[in-house]
Amino acid sequence: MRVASGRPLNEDELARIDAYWRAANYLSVGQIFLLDNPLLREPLRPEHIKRRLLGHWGTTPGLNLLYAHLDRVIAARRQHMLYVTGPGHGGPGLLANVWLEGTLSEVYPNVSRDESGMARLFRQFSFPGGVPSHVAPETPGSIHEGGELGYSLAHAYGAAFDNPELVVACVVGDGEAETGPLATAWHSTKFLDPVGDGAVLPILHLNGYKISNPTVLARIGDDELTALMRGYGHTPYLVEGNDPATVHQLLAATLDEIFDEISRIQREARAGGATERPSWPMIVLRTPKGWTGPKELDGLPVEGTWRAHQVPLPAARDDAAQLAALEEWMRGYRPEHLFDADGAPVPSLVDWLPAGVLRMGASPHANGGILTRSLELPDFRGYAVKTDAPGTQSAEATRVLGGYLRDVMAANMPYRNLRLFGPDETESNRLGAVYEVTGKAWQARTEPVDLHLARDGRVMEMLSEHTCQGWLEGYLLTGRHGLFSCYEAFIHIVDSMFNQHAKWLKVARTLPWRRPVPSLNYLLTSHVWRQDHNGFSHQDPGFIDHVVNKKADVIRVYLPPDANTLLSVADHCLRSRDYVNVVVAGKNPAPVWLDVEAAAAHCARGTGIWEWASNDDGDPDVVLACAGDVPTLETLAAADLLRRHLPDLGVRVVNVVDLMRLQPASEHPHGLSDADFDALFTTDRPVIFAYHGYPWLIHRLTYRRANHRNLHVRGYKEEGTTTTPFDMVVMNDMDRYHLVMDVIDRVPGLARKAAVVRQSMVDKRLAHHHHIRRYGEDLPEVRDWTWSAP
Ligand SMILES: Cc1ncc(C[n+]2csc(CCOP(=O)(O)OP(=O)(O)O)c2C)c(N)n1
Ligand SMILES: [Mg+2]
Repeated sequence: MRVASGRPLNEDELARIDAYWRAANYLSVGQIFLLDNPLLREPLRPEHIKRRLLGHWGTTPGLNLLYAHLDRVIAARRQHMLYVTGPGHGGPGLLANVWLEGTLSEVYPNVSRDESGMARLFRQFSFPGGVPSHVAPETPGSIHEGGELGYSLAHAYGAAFDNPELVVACVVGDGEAETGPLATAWHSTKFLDPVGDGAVLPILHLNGYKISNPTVLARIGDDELTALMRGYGHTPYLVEGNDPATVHQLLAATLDEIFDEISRIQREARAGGATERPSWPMIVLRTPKGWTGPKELDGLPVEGTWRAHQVPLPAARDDAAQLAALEEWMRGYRPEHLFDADGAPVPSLVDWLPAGVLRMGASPHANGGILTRSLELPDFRGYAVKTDAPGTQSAEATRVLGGYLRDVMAANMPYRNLRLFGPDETESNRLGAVYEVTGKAWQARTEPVDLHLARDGRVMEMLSEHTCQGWLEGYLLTGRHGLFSCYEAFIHIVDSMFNQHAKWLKVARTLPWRRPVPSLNYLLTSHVWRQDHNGFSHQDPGFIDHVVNKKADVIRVYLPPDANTLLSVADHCLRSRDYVNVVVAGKNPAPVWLDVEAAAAHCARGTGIWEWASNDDGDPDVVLACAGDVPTLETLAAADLLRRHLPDLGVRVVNVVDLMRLQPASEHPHGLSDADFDALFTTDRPVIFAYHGYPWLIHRLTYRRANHRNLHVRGYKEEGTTTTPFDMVVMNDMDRYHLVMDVIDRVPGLARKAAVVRQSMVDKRLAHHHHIRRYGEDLPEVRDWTWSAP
């Protein structure tokens, strides 16, 4: 590893940076422990100490050290910088720094930069009615919570894309580095364009420990660690030590060298000269966990060990010795030299800090909505499949969407604010038209066989759903737009990342100073019903169940039944802010049910009666409801069968494109009023509902509706394999024949009258079974079925 040389700080600069670091550490300890007496004007007494001591000290002095030194670089170079801290549990550190630089008080005027504000800063931390212990949405300057470890590096890269003037400093916890998402995110070096993108400076915080264990990377040799980092495309710089003055000089020298190096890489690439992939600098910071904290407790070492992770003096309120140790610890930072009589930072502590938006807590990139430019969106109607009558045309919905996305991409190219993300599936998901206007980002070696790879490509493809998700989150939270297309089954890989993003949005929406950011758009395709070639492992529609656990304010789920409705949904999602939009759509040829005007109207309603498929004259005997492209097909085929076999039966077909319409209006902003729901679904007629995913979700959404007792849902019940498309629906009892049987079983009086019809449906299913086993494909009457108008 490289070790920088030189001692760039003169005596005054060294004193200032060290004083700043001590102040940040003092303020961090104060937040964890103190209820009162913030300036230690009197000796600490138990009543000054919080009754519940909550927070994380161990990572904090390292985060504070880096903040101070990054500030020095920012001030010297007028460098726009964003600070992403993987160990987000170091919340007290970030809050201390934004208080010192003044941004906290600008956002929260009552946390003023004086003694009363300091008291409030301390009291509110991890306190009911106050702020969380982590770097949360409430923290100015943050785009990364860091509570769930693993996503810092992907977020940092997402923020850096298309921000050529920005450097994102990213602290990676050495424990965090053991996670899968973090491990794979190192590969982002092969996707970052030194010309059009900013830079990411990863800082591996090798404090040696996690909660109660050593970390893997701290217990391998420097040779192995160096080789690992080099293998990821980095030039590692080592900053190691436990003597503050020495570390200050070394860190300052290292950052000077590194920022020169980043400038050189960018300058050469931007001048059009360099085409080799650069080896980006990164830092290995090996300093003690809980540095400057209590050396030991009860004869056991604390500083420099895992015991420093959380609250190093857990009984400070009740144990006189620990209370004394806390006072000694805090006084050791010499607060009387750091804060004036009013409790404000003394001028020499802060007069060298960056000003205005160069302060990391005030970076507009960390409140990305400020920078958001709405997308230029061509009229989606121009991309629609022309159709004169329902079901007469066939289209691959996502391919139609691809044509629209190509032009959306082209229209926004000048603004460099839109990217598509996916784990190697853009082409497979039929969105390949975008390659007519942009390429796939790629900085590694290329071979003649490669297609569409480009240094400045706007399609981000890496076979890591985690990295795609993390990149996209970072891109959105810094104010840009994106779409993540993924196989439906494998989006589950990022269930937990979705959770964290939805939580972020939920909180951010309540903060008036946080501006809305573009929504996180998922296009889930290659879905459960048409994974007939990949089989059971690829069949899982459960992501929808997962997302609807989150706050209704944030979640939208769309199941467009055809290509034209998909266009309308996509247009809507790309305009929206602060949501997670989940869109599930097929990529296989499928009927186009609605012309584009009807599609737009249907999407605006979210659900509605398809009169052209109904014969109920306003008083149905049964409602056939459907949500999702394949369930819609089976439902219409069932309606067709009923019309032929039971012409007197009043059948109403209701399609649901916006799943959240099913919930009561009291539960979701899109929820139908009870009156509207009852008008569509009746209060007393059987409803046979064919649904794209697991059937119980429909019950969960509708259990309060008057007609819930008559609701019978068919959906995916975890039956699947490599088989024909129709066999998939048969295996799950959602096929047209079974839907007809369900109607006969549930409409009063029909069981007897229609016994012969029912029997013929059973026979059809048997015939299907034998046919596919003989010929390996579906019955012609199923395969070639089309809707014909009554
Ligand atoms: C994904 C995930 N798993 C487990 C935890 C629980 N946890 C919180 S902090 C921590 C240790 C973190 O160690 P490290 O990344 O080295 O951070 P630092 O030493 O800087 O505190 C763990 C395991 C978590 N927050 N996230
Ligand atoms: Mg650690």
